[in-house]
Order: sequence, then C-alpha cells, then structure tokens
Amino acid sequence: GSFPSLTTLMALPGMRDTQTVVKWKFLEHKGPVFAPPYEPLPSNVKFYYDGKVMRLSPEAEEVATFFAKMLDHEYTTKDIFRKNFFKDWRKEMTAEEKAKITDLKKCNFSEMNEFFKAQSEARKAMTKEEKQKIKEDNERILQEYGFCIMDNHRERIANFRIEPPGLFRGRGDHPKMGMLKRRIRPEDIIINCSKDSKHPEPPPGTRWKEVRHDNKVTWLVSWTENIQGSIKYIMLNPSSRIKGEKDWQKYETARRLKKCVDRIRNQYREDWKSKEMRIRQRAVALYFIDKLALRAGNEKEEGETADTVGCCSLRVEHIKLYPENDGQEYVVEFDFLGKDSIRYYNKVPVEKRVFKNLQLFMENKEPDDDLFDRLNTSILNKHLQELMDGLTAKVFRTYNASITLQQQLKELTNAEENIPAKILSYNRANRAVAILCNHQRAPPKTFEKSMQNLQTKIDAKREQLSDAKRELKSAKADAKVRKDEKSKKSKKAVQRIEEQLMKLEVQATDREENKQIALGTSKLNYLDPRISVAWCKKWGIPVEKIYNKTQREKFAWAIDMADEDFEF
Ligand SMILES: *[C@@H]1O[C@H](CO)[C@@H](O)[C@H](O)[C@H]1NC(C)=O
Ligand SMILES: *[C@@H]1O[C@H](CO)[C@@H](O)[C@H](O)[C@H]1NC(C)=O
Ligand SMILES: *[C@@H]1O[C@H](CO)[C@@H](O)[C@H](O)[C@H]1NC(C)=O
Ligand SMILES: *[C@@H]1O[C@H](CO)[C@@H](O)[C@H](O)[C@H]1NC(C)=O
Ligand SMILES: CC(=O)N[C@H]1CO[C@H](CO)[C@@H](O)[C@@H]1O
Repeated sequence: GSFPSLTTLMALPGMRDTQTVVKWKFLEHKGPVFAPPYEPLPSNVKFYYDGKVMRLSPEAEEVATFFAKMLDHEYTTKDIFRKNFFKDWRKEMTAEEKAKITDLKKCNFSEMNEFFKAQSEARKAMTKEEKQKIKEDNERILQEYGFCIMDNHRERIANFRIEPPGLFRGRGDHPKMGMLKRRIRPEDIIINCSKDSKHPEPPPGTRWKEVRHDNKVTWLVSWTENIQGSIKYIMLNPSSRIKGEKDWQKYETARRLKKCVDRIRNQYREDWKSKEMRIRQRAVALYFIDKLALRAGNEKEEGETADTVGCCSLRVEHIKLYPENDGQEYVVEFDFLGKDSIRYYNKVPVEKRVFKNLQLFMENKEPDDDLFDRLNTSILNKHLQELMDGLTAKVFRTYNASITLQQQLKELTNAEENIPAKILSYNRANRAVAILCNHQRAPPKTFEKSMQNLQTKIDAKREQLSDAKRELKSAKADAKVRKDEKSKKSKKAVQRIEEQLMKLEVQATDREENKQIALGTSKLNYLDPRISVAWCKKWGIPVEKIYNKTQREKFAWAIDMADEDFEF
C-alpha cells in the first residue's frame, strides 16, 4: 500500500521549499479561536491611586489587571518592565485618567492581585463535575476548530487558539519586557483557505483583514504581533501528514528488509570465509548489528569526554571470548558504554566461524586497539546501501523490534483473558523489545514508595473482598423470601471487587517487571504502530490503553489506517 494521504505534491523533507511547490488543492477550516473578551472586575475589587479609590475605564482596567496578576513576580520590580508597562498602559487611559495617574509607584493593585489569587484557588477547588464540564467544552472546541480538511484528509491544527493579551516577558533582560501584547482582533487576521471551500466566518459584527487563497504555503491563519512586528501563523500539527509520512516510510523500509533479510544473512555468512580481512570484519560487524541490534557507532563525534562506542568502533577491551561458558560453546561477552553512556552488557553464544574470526581480529592487539581495524561507519553504511536501498543499522533495529513485538504479541496474548491481563501481555511484549534494544533505566526514585502504596491498596481490596464474600454467604442463608434479590446484589458486588483486585494485581506485576526498563523509546521509535493498532482492533482493546494522547497524535496515520489483519 501507499501512505494514505500522499495525494498532493506536498513538500517533503529535503525538498526545497520554493514558491512553485503546490502544497494543497483544497483547504477548509473554521479560522482561529479568539481569547475570551475582557470581563470587568466586580465593583468590590478596588484600585487605589495615591491611597484613594479610583474607578478605571474598562480599557485601562484590563491592562492594569495584567500587571496586577504578575505582582508576585520578580518582573514587576524591574525598571525596564515597569517603564515599558507604564508607557503602554497610559496609551489605554482616558484623558482624565492620564492626567491623574502619573506615577506607577502610587498605584495600588493589591486588591486586584488578591482577587485573581482567589480565582485561581477556586479553580483548583472545583468539583469533579465542574472540571468535567470544562473538559467537555474544550473537547467540543477542539473538534470544531482543531481540525482542517486538507485535500481529502482531516488534519489536526497545532495552535488554533490565539494567545490572550498580556504583558510581554521575553527572555532574560529583554528591552521590550513589560510592553502590552495587544489583543488580536478579527481585523488583524489574514485567512488562507481554498476558493472553493466554505470560508471561515468572522465573529458577528467583525470582518477579516483579508481572505487569500495561497496554496504554496501551509498556514491557515496569520497576523502580525505588535511587540516585535513578527508574523505569526496557525499551522498544521507536526503530527500530521509530513511527519506521519516520514514515520510511515521508516517502517516500510523495515518491511522491505524483512523480504530480503535471508539473502543478506546468507551473504554475510559467505563473507565470514572471505580471503580479504576487510570483508570478514564487515561481515562479522553486520552479524552483530543483525543479531544484537547494535548501533553502527560514531556517526557523529559524541563529544570528547564521553567514551561511547558502537559496533564499528568496538575495541579489543570491550569483548571477551570464551570457547566454553556455562555449558555453551563460543560465547562472547560484551561490555561497553553505548549511546548516551548506557552500559551494554551481554553474554551470547555465536557461530563458530564468528568466534574464530574474532580470535583472528584480536591477535597481536592491545586492549585499546580497534577490534575492526579495517572498518569504519562510512564503509559499513556504504555496504548496507548496496545490500538494500535505504538500509542502515537502524533499519535492522526497527525490523527486529517490530517483528519481535509481533511475534511476542501472538505468543503472549491469551484469548480467554480479560482486558487488563491482555494489556499486561502487551507491555510484556514491549518489554521484550526494550531489552533487545538495551533500553534500560535506573529504577525511579519513587519506585519503592509507589509499590508500597499499590500494595496497601491491594491489601485493602482483599479485605473488602472477604467482607463481600461473607455478606454473600449470609445473604444466601437469609430468609427465603428476600433471598433472590439480596444474594444477586451481593454476588455482583463480589464480582466487581474481584475484578478491581485483579486490575490492581496486574498493575503491580507490570510495575515490578518494568522497574529497570524504559518502554517509551522503543514504543516511539522502533515499533511499527500498525502492529499495536491491529492488535488492539483484534482484541477489542481501546487504543487509549496502549498510547497516550501525544502518542496517539504521533501515530494518527497508523490508527486511521491499520486493520486487524495487518502483518508487519
Ligand atoms: C494597598 O491597599 C490595601 C487595601 O486594599 C492596603 O491594605 C495596603 O496597605 C495598600 N498598600 C499600599 C502600599 O499602600
Ligand atoms: C532479533 O534479535 C534477537 C536477539 O538478538 C535475535 O535472536 C533474533 O534472531 C532477531 N530476530 C530477527 C527476526 O531478526
Ligand atoms: C573510513 O575508511 C575509509 C577507507 O579506509 C577512508 O577512506 C575514510 O576516510 C574513513 N572514514 C572515516 C569517517 O574515518
Ligand atoms: C505520553 O508518554 C510519553 C512517554 O512515552 C511521555 O513522555 C508523555 O509525557 C506522555 N504524554 C501524555 C500527554 O501523557
Ligand atoms: C501577513 C502575512 O501573513 N504575510 C505572509 C503571507 O504569505 C506570504 C507567502 O505566501 C508571506 O511571504 C507573507 O509574509
């Protein structure tokens, strides 16, 4: 198949972004979401000038609230900030206010500040229902404004909300700090969409600055901000097409490797016998990359301080050879610092020819000599290119990780089990891959504590269960007349608690097994998401159980397209 949304001449990574590239044929969207309008303060919240209450005009009051909100922040003590703020604030004042308010030091914003603090406390103390309502409102807005149609695809928009007005902060001691970042109005907005689309409507009583139809750019909305005069854009989410396309290509390359890996393996086996040392070395290195998912090695200088190596830069001191070890023949022990200074330690039996070759490579060498002295990363990469278009050491990792996940999922998933148990199986399959890719981590600092908390919950649940069982027993023994109703209810309660207990126990097992393994890297970078999505579909498991929100965005392309029968 092909990537689902490759329907237009979208500029792909590496392609020059020139004006002649058509980026879309059809673009429809709803325009931006503006910041909510200013709500004047309640009349009991007062502003004082020179010790006396002063009522501000709504325009001046709004800008004053920006400062009041920041009162506890160091910014408001800085001279540049105060000077810039005061200058811009005065521009919003009526003539009368301007005449009266001449010194920022005489302004007392403390009641305003208290008011906003109380508001923020109230937000924190909201009930579950109130929070849920806000969440639902946001979701509704997201569904309405957060997507556009670009050609035949619904794409997520990155930043469809326009930032509310406020005071500019900038980094460090920015000379413009404290200036008023104006409210963006529809009259500031340029809309970009296709002529034949339903144009976004400006809010009632307003109009857009301009509506244009430029299909050589990918922004949907733009305006010029007032502080630096730079143009701001609303664009597609990076999780959309361009990124998805790249991701998809990566896994397609790995799938191509699956088709020719037997040929490549036969070839390097032959090469172990080559008369040329450089070819033997290359073939043994390739065997390591294939079998152990090692990285190729120093593509970039990793920095002089960190002495990290990859396959091509292994030194004699990084391996030990055992003709026999623990009942196995031809064992190689690896011990070195890999990428990000993560220790790679592994003891693996290898084929006899590989072992003999390694002995040969190590002959008459010092511990800090290169194991593969006739090989470097560029030679290896060039060879990989010749074996298959687009092949790199990383493709082997992606291939092995994805196929291992697929096999493990097949092996570990038990049709009879419930959803939490199936998810445990998924995580176990994911862990098998992480171990293969050497994605270790130090146990989190909070590990013991969180395990204890979980154990406490489990103990409490067990107790609850035996109570419920006792109740069920007595209900059964109870008066015959009411028996049915009551024991049915008790039975249900027992079942529910049993399920909850099971869920907690699965969680504990999962957490314990995951103590020293980082699943995220392989999940995000090496596992074809179509495998996971297909597994979810097959077993009726919501994708949300496997991927969190960010991950679902990244893998939207796979979630949209994968079917139950997908084979990596
Ligand atoms: C500001 O006003 C409040 C009353 O709202 C008062 O308690 C406080 O002392 C005033 N601060 C200054 C610096 O005058
Ligand atoms: C993946 O790597 C493992 C571990 O080194 C290896 O045993 C296995 O043969 C590889 N699987 C495939 C299909 O390449
Ligand atoms: C790798 O080795 C080849 C052949 O010996 C040499 O031409 C090339 O410069 C080397 N590349 C690096 C990056 O060391
Ligand atoms: C999703 O998981 C990743 C780890 O893979 C984590 O870094 C990220 O913060 C999580 N995002 C959300 C929204 O939970
Ligand atoms: C104001 C604005 O957004 N201008 C941009 C419009 O799009 C063209 C490219 O089509 C840019 O060059 C402008 O800067």
